[in-house]
Amino acid sequence: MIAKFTKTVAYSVSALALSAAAVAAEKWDMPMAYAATNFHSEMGVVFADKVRDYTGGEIDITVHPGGSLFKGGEIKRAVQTGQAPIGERFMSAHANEAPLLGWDNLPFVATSYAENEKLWHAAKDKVNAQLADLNLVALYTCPWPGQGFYFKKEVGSSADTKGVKFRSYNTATATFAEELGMIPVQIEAAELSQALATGVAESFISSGSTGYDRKVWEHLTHYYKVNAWLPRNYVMVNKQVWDGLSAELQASVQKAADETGTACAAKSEELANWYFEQLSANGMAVTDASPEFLGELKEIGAKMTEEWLASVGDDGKAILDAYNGN
Ligand code: PCA
Repeated sequence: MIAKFTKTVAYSVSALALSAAAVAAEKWDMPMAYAATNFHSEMGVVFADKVRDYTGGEIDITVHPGGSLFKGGEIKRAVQTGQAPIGERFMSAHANEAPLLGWDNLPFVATSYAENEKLWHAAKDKVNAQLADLNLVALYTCPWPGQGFYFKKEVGSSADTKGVKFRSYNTATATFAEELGMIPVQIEAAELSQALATGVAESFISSGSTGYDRKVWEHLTHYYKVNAWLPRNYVMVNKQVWDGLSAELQASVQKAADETGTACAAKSEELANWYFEQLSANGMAVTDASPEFLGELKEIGAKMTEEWLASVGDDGKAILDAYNGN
């Protein structure tokens, strides 16, 4: 009796030891591009905590925000090549390589959170197929608040934007700037304060969020709430790494991702006006664009959407048709 009991215990202990070895945590470093205190980065930490929880500790993600592990512009390649298993970046920054990924950078097509969500649903399958071609799997995406223009002077129309040095964050914004007679230079959000301080840039388009993160009131004076589009960040995982996970682990990670994506979009919407209040409180004039300027922006925007459709082809048309309910 005693012998049998001992044997059972011994068996259980070794079974436990075995399963402990089998579940030795996979450690994943997750580079993120934006400020540690930005909601996208904070949500990255929420995601990492959920993944640890739902996988019973089998996947242990460490978040590296602010381009500290890989710079914003290097994160996609790092994940594609497996230098990092997972990472986060601005999706439309990759539109130069894969124009479809500029789906969320079409001026005045989807200008509210609800519309942006609807557009994402229209684009999602095609975006995921494109990402698979790039050896990536998107786990969740999260919108920035609406995009408007920062300047260091009052701007009433394109007559005031000629020759202004403009910080762009992707090819579409560089095109937009050129159409307004500005001189674009692509700069990471992480380097924005320095670019403004040194005069490399004196205007840009972004949300109130990045203006707040980068304390741009130290250099600039005006923000125009154009609300031209709500671009998305996405958390991507290397496809081989993803395919190598068991179905159970994939489901656990995806559950964490789905919950985080929903929470992140809600946080973005909740903060959108708060950011404007912070810009105002720090002395910036935060207003709507003049009807004349807005009219010009819409005209340029329509042209950019046409160009996007021409570069993407049928898939782009299918996305916009689905979005418009055609
Ligand atoms: N902030 C990021 C991307 C969009 C946004 O609102 C940036 O300016 O780089």
